[in-house]
Amino acid sequence: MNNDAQKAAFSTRAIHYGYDSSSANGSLTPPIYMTSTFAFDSVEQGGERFAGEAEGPIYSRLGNPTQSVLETRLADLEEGEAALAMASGMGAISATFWTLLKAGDHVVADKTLYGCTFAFLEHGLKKFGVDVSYVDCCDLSAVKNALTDQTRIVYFESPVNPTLRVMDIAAISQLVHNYSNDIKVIVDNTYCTPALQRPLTLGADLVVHSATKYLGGHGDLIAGAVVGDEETVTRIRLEGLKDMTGAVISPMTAFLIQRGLKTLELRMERHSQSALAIARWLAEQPEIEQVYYPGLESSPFYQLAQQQMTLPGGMIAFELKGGLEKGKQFMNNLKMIKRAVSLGDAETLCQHPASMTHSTYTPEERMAHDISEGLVRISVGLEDVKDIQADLSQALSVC
Ligand code: 3LM
Repeated sequence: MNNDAQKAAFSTRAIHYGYDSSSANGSLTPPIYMTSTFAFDSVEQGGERFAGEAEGPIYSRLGNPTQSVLETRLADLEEGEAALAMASGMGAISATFWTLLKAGDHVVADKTLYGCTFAFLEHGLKKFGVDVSYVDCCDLSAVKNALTDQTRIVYFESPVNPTLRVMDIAAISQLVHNYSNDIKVIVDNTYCTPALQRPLTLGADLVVHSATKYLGGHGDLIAGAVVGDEETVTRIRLEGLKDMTGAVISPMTAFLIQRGLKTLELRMERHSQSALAIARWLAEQPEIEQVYYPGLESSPFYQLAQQQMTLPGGMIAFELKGGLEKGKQFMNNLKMIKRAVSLGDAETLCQHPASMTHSTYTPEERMAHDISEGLVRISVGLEDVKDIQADLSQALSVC
């Protein structure tokens, strides 16, 4: 592997790191090893690979060279020692939790999580004897008070899906590690990607991703990843992935994400620039009750976002005057902008968290977890910002 680009800047490493074209007949892009298994030269060689005594691929559930290029690059971009790419964000999150927890353990999670992550904790882990406390992770004393001798994971998203609250990653990590070094601080970095925020450099232990979103960047795949120290990531590979979830990424998908990474910084800049313009414009519209975007100076998270993130990202949430009914009307009026869940694509997407991404919460749970029924979420895409604004404007005008 030619890692001379290691000291280069982010966008250079996103294009070059972890792949040497001379290892593959000069192929500019890494080959796609579309294979389930790998032939051994001898029985002894196969045995040595299984025993971990010799390097080399065995079987694609245990690793694949195309996947390795992606993992090496992603680990470098997140400034972690190692990465593990998986079949989905939920695959990565569940494999990580299954590996690190046992019955009787305790998890502290932020009060607002992506809907399926909440369902995994609330309906999945709890069924297996893991206790989960939800607290407002913006409140450091609430985090501290929730920690117990059984706590093994503190988990949050920043910014949060869908309400865009921002967590102080450095302060939480310090507080948790002062309490115990046996607790892993895990940050879901899906909304930012390492182009905008690197939680491991702020003291977090692990980063998880839905690579389906900005990392892939083109709305054509489902994937996930976890990044952190070599020892923990290897454990997740051998336990959570290999034996517990089997949530293996396809070599083709690994290739597509690696292709997406080449333009990650460029895309995140454009997403952020357009989202800031749209958020400012929305905040001035008489039909809008409230805009949630950490790049707005009026946001309570503005200062923290400025410190922690290089740019405020491409996600906006807002409420209309008239709540749920007006929100639905507005979404149905959209023409160019797609009514679709997911985020981070070239296309601008708009969705209704209460009936879609966060419908895994009951209405009572949504209220307790701070997700309002009328909230509208937009993933600002890469179209010309004037066209995005024009569609939003016409949709608002007929509400
Ligand atoms: C969504 N989110 O539209 P996958 N972590 C975060 C996420 O936003 C997501 C995952 C993990 C959405 C998906 S809803 C049916 C569509 C912060 C996914 C899970 O397993 O790759 O989907 O990632 O908000």
